[in-house]
Amino acid sequence: MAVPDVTALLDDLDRDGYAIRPSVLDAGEVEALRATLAPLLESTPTGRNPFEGYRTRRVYSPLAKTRALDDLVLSPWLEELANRLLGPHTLSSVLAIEIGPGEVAQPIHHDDGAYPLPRPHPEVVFNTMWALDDFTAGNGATVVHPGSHRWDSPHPPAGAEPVPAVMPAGSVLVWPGSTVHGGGANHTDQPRLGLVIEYVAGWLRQHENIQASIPVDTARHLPGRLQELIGYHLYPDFLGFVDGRHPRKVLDHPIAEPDPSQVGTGSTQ
Ligand SMILES: O=C(O)CCC(=O)C(=O)O
Repeated sequence: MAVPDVTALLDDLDRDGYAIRPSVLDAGEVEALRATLAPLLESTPTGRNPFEGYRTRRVYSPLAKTRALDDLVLSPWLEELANRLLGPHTLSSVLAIEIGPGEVAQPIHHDDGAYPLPRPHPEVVFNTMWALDDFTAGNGATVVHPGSHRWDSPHPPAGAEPVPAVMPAGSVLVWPGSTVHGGGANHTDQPRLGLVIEYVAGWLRQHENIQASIPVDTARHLPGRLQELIGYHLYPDFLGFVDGRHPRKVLDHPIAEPDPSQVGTGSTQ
């Protein structure tokens, strides 16, 4: 994997509200990710509403289904970007999105819309879209409203037009949670596959309850930082504690249920 310069990336995000970095993954890495996702896509139905897309497959919770994405979400440059943009953070969601032929444009939105924060505000979310196909204006490339991270309202002003994030497979599109964007319409006869890795400030609830999606017996064997990123983390100093301790400790030392024979009935007799 090539390593984007995080300072330059932050400058671009600040100026434009999005940034594209080509050739972050080489052809072999793209192919390996496609091979990982292929069986998951096969068993994934198309969406249930206009946001998911009736001709789009969204593989939710891939971290519960494969270990092949762990290294990607642990990429040091993503960690640096998240630290500098959000401070202490977790993953918010990870999913693959395959926009199928004939899909219409997804309603535009901003990824921090779930949080009742007045706009504009310091960023609490950032997102990445990893192109596993060439993203073109015709096949459903993500569309982005440049500069929308500074808008007072998430509704585009009259005349504002989004731009498609055209990029070859192996590129990464990065945008902060306040940027207005959406999946594009796919006018071709081929699907468009991308992988979303989203991060959120550690004091906010994750979009996806990743922690609940991964069995404790699996979570116990994950790298420590990944355990934190999926939800076994403390936001300084104590937000998210379990039984008065760091939540990661519960993986190796589950809270013991009291022995019923030793527990009082509450009766005074
Ligand atoms: O698929 C895309 O290009 C964007 C999808 C997106 O923004 C979303 O589902 O939140």
